[in-house]
Amino acid sequence: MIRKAEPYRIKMVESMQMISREERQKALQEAGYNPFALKSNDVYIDLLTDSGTGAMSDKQWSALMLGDESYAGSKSFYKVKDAVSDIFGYEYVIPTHQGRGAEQVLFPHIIEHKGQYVLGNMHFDTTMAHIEMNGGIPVNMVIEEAFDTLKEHPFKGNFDLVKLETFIQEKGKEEIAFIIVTITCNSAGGQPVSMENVRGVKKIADKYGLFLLFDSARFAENAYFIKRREPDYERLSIQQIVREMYDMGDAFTMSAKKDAIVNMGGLIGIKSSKHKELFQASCATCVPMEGFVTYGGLSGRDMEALAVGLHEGLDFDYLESRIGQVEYLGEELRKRGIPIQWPVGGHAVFVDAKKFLPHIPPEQFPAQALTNELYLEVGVRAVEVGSLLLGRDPETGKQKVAGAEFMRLTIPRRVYTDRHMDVIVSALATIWERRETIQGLDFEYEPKVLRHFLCRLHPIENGAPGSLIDVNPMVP
Ligand code: PLI
Repeated sequence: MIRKAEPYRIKMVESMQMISREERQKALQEAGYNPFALKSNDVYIDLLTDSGTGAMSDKQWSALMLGDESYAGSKSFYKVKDAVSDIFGYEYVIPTHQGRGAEQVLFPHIIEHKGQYVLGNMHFDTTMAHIEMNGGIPVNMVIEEAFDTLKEHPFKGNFDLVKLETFIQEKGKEEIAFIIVTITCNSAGGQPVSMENVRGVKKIADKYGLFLLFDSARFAENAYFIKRREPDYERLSIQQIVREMYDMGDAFTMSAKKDAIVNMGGLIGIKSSKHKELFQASCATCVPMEGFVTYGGLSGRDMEALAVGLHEGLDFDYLESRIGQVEYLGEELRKRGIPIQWPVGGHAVFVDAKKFLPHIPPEQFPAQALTNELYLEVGVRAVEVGSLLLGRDPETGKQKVAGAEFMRLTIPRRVYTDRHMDVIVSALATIWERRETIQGLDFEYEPKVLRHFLCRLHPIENGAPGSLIDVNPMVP
């Protein structure tokens, strides 16, 4: 297949620079070997996240001028509501400042009692945190293939349907708060979920009377994979695929900072009047948490850009070019023998640090060590998705071991060119040659909650064992 170039011209640019290796060494040391603490000016190519980092289009920038900043009933809100109705066919819409805002507003109303389970293919970290803060217990049920980075599988984000139904039968349906399908499945490598799999989830949800929610950050990328990989979907448009999928859900939460290509924003969508009470309860929570229900933490101009971005994110040529760039990066890395999650996902290439650095055990965070090395080599900031992110067992304080140790090279939308991708490839190929010299990490400071954002680390000299195994920071 011919790979077409980007379906846009670049109209405005932002300068960037690469600081020297000595400066990068100093910056990383000062950041406590945690790239979250780096200043973005000290980063050359920033692949920390694709969230809120995309480039808005000329149409989005022009729409900003139309923003209606009314506190209540803003006409910009009604444009978002119309876009949600057109695309998803959902009746009720609540804007929020970002995805986790949607979670904090909705989850208290769909988790009925403490100890109820929330069954997901694989929860994102803030989603997990909001479930836990509302007394729920998140359980991941992604298929085993997701953890075998070499295994070819078109939909590694799929639910294990047998596990899902067995769990419900064992615990009883009253003990299940809801089912959440994350599309694409970020934590498994930006891997898609097939329509057939969602149909299976829906059948189980109906059989046991369970509420079905979509975590929709990358809903359009998921639809693109369905069009490309699932039999009989080639002939449907991205819009038709999205609609078919959302017809099966009861509600969605969305971080609009990804596929809706805005720098800030989130949404709750509720399908129909069957859940009118849920909508009303969520509105009542939105007011004190996020703001009045027709702005939910967003300005009128944010909502204008969001209404345009929701439609732009569905454009096939754009999706083909975007995911084509991620595939290009993945293929070039594979050619050089670098182990990655294969096939690549929608928004990122996930490098398999377990295979890259087999001499570093999970409790010394191989993917974090690799992330730091990449920054030192060429100023590229990636992010760890592995045992550091996973954290400790809240009961025992023991480090949990992640199913996969990934370094995520997350590609912002419409921002970098393939030349930037080439820089990353050559840097990783250089590091691959000296991989045995890279050392693991131990904590200098370990926060109790979502520690990966704020922790400080130091390299372990001469491979000495880390001290963290028996430390329990959960106990004061
Ligand atoms: O960062 P927020 O609050 O807009 O969205 C939270 C969120 C929810 N679900 C999923 C699947 C996400 O990927 C997600 C945020 N992701 C980030 C920040 C990322 O870097 O992947």
